[in-house]
Amino acid sequence: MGKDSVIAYITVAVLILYLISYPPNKHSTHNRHRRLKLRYSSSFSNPIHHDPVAFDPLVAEIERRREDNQWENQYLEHSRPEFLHHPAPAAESQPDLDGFLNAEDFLNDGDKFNITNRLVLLFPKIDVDPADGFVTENELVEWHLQQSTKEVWFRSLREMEIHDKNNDGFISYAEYEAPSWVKNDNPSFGFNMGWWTEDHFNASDANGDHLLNLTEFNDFMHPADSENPKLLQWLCKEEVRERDGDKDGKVNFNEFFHGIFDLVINHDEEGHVSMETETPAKQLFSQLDKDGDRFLTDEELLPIIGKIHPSERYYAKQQANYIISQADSDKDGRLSLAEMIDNPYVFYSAIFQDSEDDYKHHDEFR
Ligand SMILES: *[C@@H]1O[C@H](CO)[C@@H](O)[C@H](O)[C@H]1NC(C)=O
Ligand SMILES: *[C@@H]1O[C@H](CO)[C@@H](O)[C@H](O)[C@H]1NC(C)=O
Ligand SMILES: *[C@@H]1O[C@H](CO)[C@@H](O)[C@H](O)[C@H]1NC(C)=O
Ligand SMILES: [Ca+2]
Ligand SMILES: [Ca+2]
Ligand SMILES: [Ca+2]
Repeated sequence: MGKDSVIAYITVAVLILYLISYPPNKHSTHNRHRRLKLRYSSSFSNPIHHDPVAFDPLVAEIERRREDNQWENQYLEHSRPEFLHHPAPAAESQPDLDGFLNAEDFLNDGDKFNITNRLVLLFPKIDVDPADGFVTENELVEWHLQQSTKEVWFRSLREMEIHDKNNDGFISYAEYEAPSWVKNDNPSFGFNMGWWTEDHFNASDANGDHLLNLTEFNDFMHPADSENPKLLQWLCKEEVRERDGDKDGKVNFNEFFHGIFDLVINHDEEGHVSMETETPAKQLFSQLDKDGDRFLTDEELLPIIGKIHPSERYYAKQQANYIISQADSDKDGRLSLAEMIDNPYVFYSAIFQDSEDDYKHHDEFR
């Protein structure tokens, strides 16, 4: 079998698999019988897999409260630090959820949680720049960024509670307790990583008092979203260390091409990765190589570090693009309220589950 026919077979097989997993009618606007599901502990702190952020802050709030309950049972038999007693300021009046034994029943009760009414309520909060009756990509990006910022802080606060043993609102490196593989660094296992080490901790300590407050700790957890120059520099150094196959302390073209460049182009132009990438890779390499010595140092990687480690803004943009591609029926590049109401499950897709799945899985209980 020739190389071309092997590729043809693989292409067909991949296409079939794709259609099985994502049938074309999945986003059909007329399927009104989907049950909304809450997501359990999402993988927000996992840099490899990034869940979409909830579009509706009320859904996010319900998910967080449910996670909080589970989490409190797990971690907090003892007293809570003072700063957690302050309830988060409510952006809008919240319905009384405490009476609901099952928050999912609340979401699926059309009288209590009416998606049309939710979209009518949220629209003017998103359509702000300018408030012209249309939601643009930029407005959606800012909206999602607001939601993910809340989510990220919620998680950092929780992590902080776990690690802050003396409850003073600061974390020392001793309190932090790095994962065990950081301490027993065993290069033969390939755990030659600088994350969560004392170096990483020190770089996060912006004011140099050897303690991380919540801001610094949040940066420690999410260096790509930090504005702390020390930490960004650490991130670049770490990138060099991880990519530096021949251990000369710098990144040569080969090390750049097989490792860094794929990340950078994948983030730039999704779905347009051509086979002919070596030329643009060489162009970018020489652009970055400011002193022309054919090696990249950590400083020379700084301009693209945000592409190597995507920020929350990158994910917000991805989500905004997806929503517009699905809901912009008249293809004018922006969403009217009517378009949003006609495509509700695009906005609530992170939490819906096809009704067919439900029937399949629960047949035995009927
Ligand atoms: C949601 O509210 C709209 C009007 O506000 C109404 O037309 C629609 O029937 C309601 N949907 C459900 C599922 O109750
Ligand atoms: C981190 O900072 C502390 C305090 O200045 C210092 O004692 C320690 O050696 C530093 N660790 C590293 C790995 O640089
Ligand atoms: C933490 O300290 C930094 C200075 O390093 C300060 O800018 C920031 O506001 C502080 N954050 C909190 C939550 O106190
Ligand atoms: Ca500090
Ligand atoms: Ca150089
Ligand atoms: Ca439109």
